[in-house]
Amino acid sequence: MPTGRFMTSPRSQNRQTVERDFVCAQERYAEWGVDVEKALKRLGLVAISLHCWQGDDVGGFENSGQEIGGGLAVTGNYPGKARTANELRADLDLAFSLIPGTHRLNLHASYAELSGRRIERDQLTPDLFGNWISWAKARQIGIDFNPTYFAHAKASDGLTLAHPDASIRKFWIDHGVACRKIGVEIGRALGTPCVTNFWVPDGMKDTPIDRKGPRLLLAESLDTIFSEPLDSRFHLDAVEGKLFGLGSESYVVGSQEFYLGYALSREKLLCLDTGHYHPTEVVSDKLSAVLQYLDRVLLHVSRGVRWDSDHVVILGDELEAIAQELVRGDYLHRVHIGLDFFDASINRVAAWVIGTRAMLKALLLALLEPTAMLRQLEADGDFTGRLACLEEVKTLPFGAVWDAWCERMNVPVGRAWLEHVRQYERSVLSERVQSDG
Ligand code: RNT
Ligand code: ZN
Repeated sequence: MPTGRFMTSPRSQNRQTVERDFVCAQERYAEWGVDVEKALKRLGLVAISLHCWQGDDVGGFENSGQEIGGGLAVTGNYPGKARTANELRADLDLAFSLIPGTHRLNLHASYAELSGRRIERDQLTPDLFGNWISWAKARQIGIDFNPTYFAHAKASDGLTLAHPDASIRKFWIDHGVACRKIGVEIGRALGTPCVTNFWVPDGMKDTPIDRKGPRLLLAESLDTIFSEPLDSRFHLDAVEGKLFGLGSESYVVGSQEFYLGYALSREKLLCLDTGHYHPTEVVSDKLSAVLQYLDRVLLHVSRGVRWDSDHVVILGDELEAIAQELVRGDYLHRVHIGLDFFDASINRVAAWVIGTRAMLKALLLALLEPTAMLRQLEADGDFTGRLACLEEVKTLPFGAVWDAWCERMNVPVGRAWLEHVRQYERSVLSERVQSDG
C-alpha cells in the first residue's frame, strides 16, 4: 500500500521543495539586508515587450515575395514557423503562458492583416490591426508598434527616409505618419501608451562622399512625420540608431550620435539596441549617461555575437549589467524594455521564452542586490570590500527565489516549460507545412 507520502503528485512535491528552498533563500538574503518580497513586488510590475518578429523570421503577412532586406538576415529553417496572424497569436499565447508576469507585444507594420488585399504601406490604417488589438484587449496586455522600412521594393537600394528621390522619401514619410496614427489608436484602445519605434536601414556599403546630405534629409523626413503632436497618455515616439548592417558597413545615416541629438532636441525616446554598437561598447554604461538628459529610453535587448546583432538573449554579464543599472539608478519606470532578436535555428516559441525569462531573471538578480551596502563600501573607499562582496553576492540562492516566483505566477518552474513547448511542437507546429520551404 502506498503511503501518503508516495501518493503526493510530483507537482506538489516540487511545490513543497520550491517553498522550502524559498524560505531558506529569504533568510540568506535577509543576512545581506535584502527584502526578497519587496524585490518580487517590483519585478511583478515590469512589462517586457515581446517582439512579434521572432515568431516568423521577420516575415510579416504582406505576402509580397520581397526579401527581408534592410541589412537584416535570419538564419535557420527550424520547422513550424507561423504562417498567419492566428498562428502567430497562438504561438505568442503559449510563450506568454510560460513567462511569469504580464507583458506586452511589439508589433511591426508588416503584420497588418490585409485579408488578401494589396494595401500599400503609406495607406495602412488602424482597422488592419483590429484583430491584434482585440487579442491584446482580451489578455489585458499593451502593444508597441514599429513602421516597417524594409522588405519592400521602395527600400531595395537600402535608402528610405534619406532617399535622394523626393517621391520615395514621401512614400516613407507617409508610412511613418500612418504608423503613428495606428500607434495612437492602439494606445487609446488598450489604455496604455504604445511606443512606436522608428528604425530605418539607410546607409551605404562603401565609403560615401556625402555623409552630411542624407543626415539632413533624415532629420527633415522625421520632423515631417512627427509634426502632428500626439497624446502621450496613448503614444510615445522612439528612434533607433545603429552602427552598421549588412550592406551598410561603411555608413549608417541614423547613427548613435544622430539619434541621440535627434531624441534630445525633439524630445523623443532614444532606442538603444544592445546589438548595435562596437563589440566592446556596452549599453549598460550608456543608460545613466543618456537618462541624465532624456526622459525615457526604449531598450531593444538583443545579443550580439561577433558581427551579428540578433542572437537569443541569455543571462550573461551584459544583460546582468543592464538590469543592475536600471535598478541601481531607479530607472525602471523610465525605461521601456523590448526584445529584439531573431533565430530560426531553434524552436521559435522557445526562443521567446528563453529570452524573456533571461531578461526577467536579470532584473530579479538586480532587485536582489544588496545595493545600499555595496554603495556604502564604495563611498567609504573600501574597494576591496566592494569587489569581495560583489563576488560573494553572485552565489546567493537566487535560483530558489526565481523558482518560487514562477510557481507563484503559475508558470512552469525550471525546465518544465520546455515540455510544454515540445508538446506544442508535436501537436501544432509539426502540422505546419511551409510553402517557401
Ligand atoms: C534592426 C533594428 C530593428 C529591427 C526590427 C525588426 O537592426 O534592430 O529594431 O530589428 O525593427
Ligand atoms: Zn532593434
